[in-house]
Amino acid sequence: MKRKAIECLVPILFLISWSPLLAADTPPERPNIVFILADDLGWADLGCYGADLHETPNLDRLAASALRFTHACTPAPVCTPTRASIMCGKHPARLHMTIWREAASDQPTDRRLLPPTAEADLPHAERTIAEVLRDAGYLTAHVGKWHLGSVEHFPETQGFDVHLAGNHWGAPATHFFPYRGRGHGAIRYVPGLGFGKPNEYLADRLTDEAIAIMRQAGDRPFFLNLWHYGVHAPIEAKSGDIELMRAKARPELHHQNIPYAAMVKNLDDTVGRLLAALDELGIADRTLVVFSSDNGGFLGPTGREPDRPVTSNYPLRSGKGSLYEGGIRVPLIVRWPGVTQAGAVCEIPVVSTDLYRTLAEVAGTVPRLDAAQQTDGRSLKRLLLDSNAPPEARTLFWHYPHYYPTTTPASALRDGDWKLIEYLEDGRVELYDLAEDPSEAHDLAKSEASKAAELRDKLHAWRTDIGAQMPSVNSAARQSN
Ligand SMILES: [Ca+2]
Repeated sequence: MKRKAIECLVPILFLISWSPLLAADTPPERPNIVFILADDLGWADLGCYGADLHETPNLDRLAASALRFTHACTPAPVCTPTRASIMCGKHPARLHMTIWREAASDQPTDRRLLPPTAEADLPHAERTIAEVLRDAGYLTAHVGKWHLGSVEHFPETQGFDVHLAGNHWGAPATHFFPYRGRGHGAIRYVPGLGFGKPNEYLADRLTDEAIAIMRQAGDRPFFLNLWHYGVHAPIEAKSGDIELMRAKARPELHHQNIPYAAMVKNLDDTVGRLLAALDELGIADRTLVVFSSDNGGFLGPTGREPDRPVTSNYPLRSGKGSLYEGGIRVPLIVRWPGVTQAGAVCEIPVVSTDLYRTLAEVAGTVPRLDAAQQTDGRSLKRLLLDSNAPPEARTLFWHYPHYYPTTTPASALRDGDWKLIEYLEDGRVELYDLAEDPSEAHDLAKSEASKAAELRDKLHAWRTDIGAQMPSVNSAARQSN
């Protein structure tokens, strides 16, 4: 018996002695996933992306310990379509979810084009990333803004075990407890938060709830989907943060909106608290953290005085709603301990739609995924492993057949450094070389006419292939707007 016991111990000791090497050389399997999505946060709003007034030391530290993408885009320039695309890995145009849900069937009738009626609810037939991860054994929790459908389509119907604070609205009436009031002609509220304190701020509260979920997850890997309502309007911040930003404001800075800067500071504080909680729980080294935004920075108007621009996306052109880079380029930071390199930067264009396949692959479920669903994104794991990996041939597309203060209906593509935008009212195209002209200030459509025609044809072929909904001519419109 003794000899047998010793023989059994040998392989065990061998494994024990080699396990540190295995751990060091092999990416941790099935890490927890924390996905923090800010709302309307612009590409240039963080210190590590060049913000001047804004202070984001915690996100800057996260970036320094992670991989930071400099050319990450959202697949749409507004909320709901990007969120839907992240959830199911399909392009918003394929889903016919091309505008925020409140406007899906409430389009203007006095413009030159009549936008199509969009889908307001994420269909249950879609296999969401929450369903993928839940089926892979993850505890799945959604905290915060949802904006992907009516009550029949809330997170608990789309693969989340736990759901707190999401609903069909894109924004609360106020960021202060009790988070309700009249907004845009309706009673807006944030459900499920129960009692709060006077002056309690929504992003702080959501972070408390998210940390509580992490504490209670136990040994099961968890997927925490923390989608903040900030820094979306209403532009409201805590008075202490406002005073800090007011003391720092200077006329020469790009960022001039003090309450918005205070909102960004609060967002950064909450990320710091969440990361500290990961450290305190001893799980930071087996937790993948993703931070991003759902569209480019919102310029306004806010309907409040003084109505100065909410943010500046400089050096990018325009902002939320537009297919210029200011409307679709966002921060994207990914930290996967043991995989991403600290301080790595990746300049390869990627899109939020890619996160679906990426997170599925992190959870080891790609084979099932391939059989289950056509997707438009690509896994970013290759870039997480090596941010200097050679770029693959790829064209990114956008389709926003709607109006917004920054745009008329438009489609666009990015092919290498070329960026083509087609405005659908008259078919006019603009062509930019993003390498030479990141601000999209010099339209090359005439001087590079053959390239413009080639890319326009490619854009049209993609729209047909994906089944994109097009606007129609509004014969009742008296004039072009
Ligand atoms: Ca948004």
